[in-house]
Amino acid sequence: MPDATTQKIILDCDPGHDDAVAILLAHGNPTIDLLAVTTVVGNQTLPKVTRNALAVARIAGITGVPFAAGADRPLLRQIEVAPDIHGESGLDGPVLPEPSFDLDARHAVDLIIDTVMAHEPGTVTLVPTAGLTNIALAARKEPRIVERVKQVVLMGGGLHVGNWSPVAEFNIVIDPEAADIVFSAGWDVVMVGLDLTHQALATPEVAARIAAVGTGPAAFVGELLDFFGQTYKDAQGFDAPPVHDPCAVAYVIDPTIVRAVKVPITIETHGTHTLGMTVADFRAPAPEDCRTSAAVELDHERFWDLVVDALERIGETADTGWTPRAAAAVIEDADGTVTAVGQER
Ligand SMILES: [Ca+2]
Repeated sequence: MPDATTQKIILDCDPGHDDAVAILLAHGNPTIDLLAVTTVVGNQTLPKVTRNALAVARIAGITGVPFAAGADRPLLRQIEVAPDIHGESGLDGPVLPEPSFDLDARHAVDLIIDTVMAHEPGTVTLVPTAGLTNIALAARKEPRIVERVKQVVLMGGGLHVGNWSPVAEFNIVIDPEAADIVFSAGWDVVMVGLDLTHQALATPEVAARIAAVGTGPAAFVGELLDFFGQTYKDAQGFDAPPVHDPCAVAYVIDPTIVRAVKVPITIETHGTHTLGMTVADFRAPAPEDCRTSAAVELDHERFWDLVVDALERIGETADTGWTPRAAAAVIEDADGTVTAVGQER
């Protein structure tokens, strides 16, 4: 049962390899009360990331948590997805099972609003690990959530570093107007950006620790990291992949693992070369009324301890519907393309 130290969160995501790990961490950590999972266009189209979220739920043995689909495009911009990093399915690598439960009938924005309004003020943390379209729409549709939410701990942005452009990170730049709404809304925002998440490398030692857990869900994470590691190597030259999204969950669990500093942050929404940049003002100490922080330092060892601990607690789950890739049947298309069953595109 959740106690006074439990952190209630809503995870808004676009699975996504690192989103999947974030879901597993949130589910497996005993201090997190996962109230809802919502999906938004991002790493792939909305139908794909939503299907992936439900597949992860089944593998993780999540039951009784509402999942809802949200925005299928950014507020103003055209859809931009990330197949170079996450594949055509958005979660390439493992063979994904069919969902074991249905989506909540509500739009993600309504599920977020209903959930926040149903809990005591100051008790629900929003954890967006994708573009901020759903969160911006929720703040606009029901402005009372802005005062009611405890804090927004988001994966996105960076201190003047980028991955989608020299200075812009994917989650921010795919919907900069939504990011602008979220960063300026007046609630506390903790930006867990690239400065932090590029410290969360899944090194061979980390992969070995995860493999040693020896369960289906841990093997699933191993397959995710294999694929993610290869795309990060090919696309961005990383020796080991940075596993971004669970860092935001880790901050909620224990802010001594993810250290953040207060700093005013605004979103560039017009720049020719700087669209989606998270502009942090370090010229002077942050003013008293500053509501934004940036994560700067990760305790790599304790972060991965949390992930491994969550996987150990999840253990073997009944009815994962998941098959190790090596044991999976494959479909061969007429053109010779080999696709694992469950991974049809
Ligand atoms: Ca994500």
